[in-house]
Amino acid sequence: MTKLAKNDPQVYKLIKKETKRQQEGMELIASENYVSKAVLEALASVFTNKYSEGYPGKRYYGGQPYTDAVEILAIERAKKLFSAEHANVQPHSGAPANMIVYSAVLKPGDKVLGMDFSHGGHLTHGHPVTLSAKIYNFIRYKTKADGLIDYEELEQIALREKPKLMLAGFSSYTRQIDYKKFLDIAKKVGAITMFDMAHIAGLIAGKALPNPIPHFDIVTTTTHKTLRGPRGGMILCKKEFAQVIDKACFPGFQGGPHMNNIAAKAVAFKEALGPSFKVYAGQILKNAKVLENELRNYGFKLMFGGTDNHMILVDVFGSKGVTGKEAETALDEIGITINKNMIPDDPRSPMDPSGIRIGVPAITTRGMKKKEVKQIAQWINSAIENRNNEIILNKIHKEVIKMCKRFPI
Ligand code: DSN
Repeated sequence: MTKLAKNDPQVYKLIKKETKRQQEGMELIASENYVSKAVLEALASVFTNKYSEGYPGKRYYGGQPYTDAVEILAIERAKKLFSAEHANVQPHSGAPANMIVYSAVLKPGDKVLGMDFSHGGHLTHGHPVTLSAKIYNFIRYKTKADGLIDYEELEQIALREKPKLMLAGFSSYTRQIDYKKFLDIAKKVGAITMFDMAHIAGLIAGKALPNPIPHFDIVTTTTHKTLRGPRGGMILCKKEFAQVIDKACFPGFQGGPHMNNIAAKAVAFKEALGPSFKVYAGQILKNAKVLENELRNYGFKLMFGGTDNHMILVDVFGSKGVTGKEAETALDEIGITINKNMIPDDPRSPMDPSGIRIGVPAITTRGMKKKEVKQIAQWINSAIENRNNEIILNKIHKEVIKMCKRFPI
């Protein structure tokens, strides 16, 4: 980055500092990951200079031979990766992708049945603070005490409310959704089915979890997180929804697609189609299981009864009398990054909830396995239990940095 260092030393220094933070820190935020250098190079390419409103072969501006070619590559690779009939790779991220789907298939006031936020659903699945909740009528389903979705209640709500859209998917739910049960209920009430697979897209691409795409009408995702691509979104759907989805994306909701981002998505999809990505996805599940067992042995209460995917939701307040915010701060001090998180029907506030969410996709990308995960669990426990002891926290922090240096990003 010689030009940047010379022309804008302030930004250059911040990038250098962030690089060091990422290199020396243990990233356990469940939605974060490290992209390859190839993805970074595509992101930093001249495609960022181009306006390309429209779709390949149907653009509003000239000069599109290479943007068309790169978008087609991304589309074809996405379809192959997820066995999808149609792919739209233009959504800027997951939240816009969800909004695009709602606007494509719903009218203002229509009913959507989505997962409750504190039970693992995402903000854009109808949380009252969002724009979508002001336009559409969201109804929520929850999980049971054993951590599984209450499919009986889901069916009762669906039969009573007759939603136009039934939405599966989550951002902090740690168990596998029973696709068949969900789809059977949707069929009974004639609802359109949508799956937000943002968190587990990489696990699906790597065949570690079953693929919802051939079964659900519409599937949204981010391309970062477990899929390990650039920050961005994508919508996959059955052919019959292709036209309304494309129209709702552009011109309905977005302007010009970010073509550098689409080029980087194409690169990431090629990586995910390769054999090593299967190994990666499988290792994520193994690492998450090790973390689950270790944390349980240290006396942590795990929500939803454990994990079937890449993340764990821990009730730190119920287990150790430490709030989510206190735990996040203690772990920050030792260079382990997680996020405080609501637990189901959390009596505490979102800024200082009862839980923390921990995920292993990023450390798995670094090559960490069972031995390292066991050590990380021990550090997490020790930092939370000794959160007021600077000497212990400093000592652990040095060990964290040492391990990170053995597994460079
Ligand atoms: N912010 C993402 C996450 O952490 O799950 C979802 O939007």
